[in-house]
Amino acid sequence: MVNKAISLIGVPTDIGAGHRGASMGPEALRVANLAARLTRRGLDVVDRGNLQGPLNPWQPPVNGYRHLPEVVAWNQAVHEAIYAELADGRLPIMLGGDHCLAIGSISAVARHCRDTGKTLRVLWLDAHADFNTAEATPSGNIHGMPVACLCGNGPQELISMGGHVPATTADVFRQIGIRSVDEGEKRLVRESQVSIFDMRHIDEVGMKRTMEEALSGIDENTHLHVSFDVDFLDPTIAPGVGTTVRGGPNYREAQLCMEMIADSGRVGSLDIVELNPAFDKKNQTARLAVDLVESLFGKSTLIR
Ligand code: Z70
Ligand code: MN
Ligand code: MN
Ligand code: MN
Repeated sequence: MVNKAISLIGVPTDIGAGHRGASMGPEALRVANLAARLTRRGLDVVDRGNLQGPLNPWQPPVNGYRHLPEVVAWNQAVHEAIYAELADGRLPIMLGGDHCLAIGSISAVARHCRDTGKTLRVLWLDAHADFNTAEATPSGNIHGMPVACLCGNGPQELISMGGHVPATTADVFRQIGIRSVDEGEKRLVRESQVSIFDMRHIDEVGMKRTMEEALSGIDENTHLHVSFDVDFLDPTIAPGVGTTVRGGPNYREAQLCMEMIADSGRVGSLDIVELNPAFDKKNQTARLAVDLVESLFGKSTLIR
């Protein structure tokens, strides 16, 4: 069980996404009672409210990046907020917002790990590898690039977030649920050290063994960061995302994934990103995300 106090930090922007609406994610998670559900589990939760940043100008890409200055501004705010919470001994949950914000959050977590001598492990739950570069991207959307940026492959302003280049290295990542990777992106992923547990792997060995593999090697010195892109989930249960990709984990598989992460006892920070209420039905995807996050923090249906 997590014994740290939790801070919720809303980051209401869709600045890096290809559809508008992820900016409404933080409020949808609040409406779905995220704070009360965690409090009910005996956790100490404070909602810090929302960070602020530039509006989405909705412009085409420039030199392979859409909205780069605005993405930098939002990520700087995220980096400072998450770093401050960690330095204070708290467990930050970033309520996105689109997945470009993981550049700010994970660079802050990596910096905290350098400060404290912890070993970082990132579980990247996503339909996408988010490993694009300006050359490889089909869209220019920076939410398709955070893992590459964190590994030092991206624009200077984003790779130097937190003052250390690269912010972290490919070997800390375990990507789970992957089923949509662009052609140029595939080559970059293969050349990197990122471990990918794609849907083919989950189909073949099951979620249980997949999570044992993804969590193997962690110990009491590990800081586990979970970056939960809601499009990880199968769209039949989670329609409220900008980019649905069919063939994702079902409800039971997603629960087992979260429960096994909880059992590790090492969760130190979390992103909940890409929830898009404009695509949702009666907030069902937000409610499902909250349900899964409860499991991530130890809710279990186990009898034994
Ligand atoms: C595609 C791109 C992406 C999330 C879509 C899509 C990336 N690979 N990421 N939705 N969360 O445009 O780079
Ligand atoms: Mn710490
Ligand atoms: Mn993503
Ligand atoms: Mn995704």
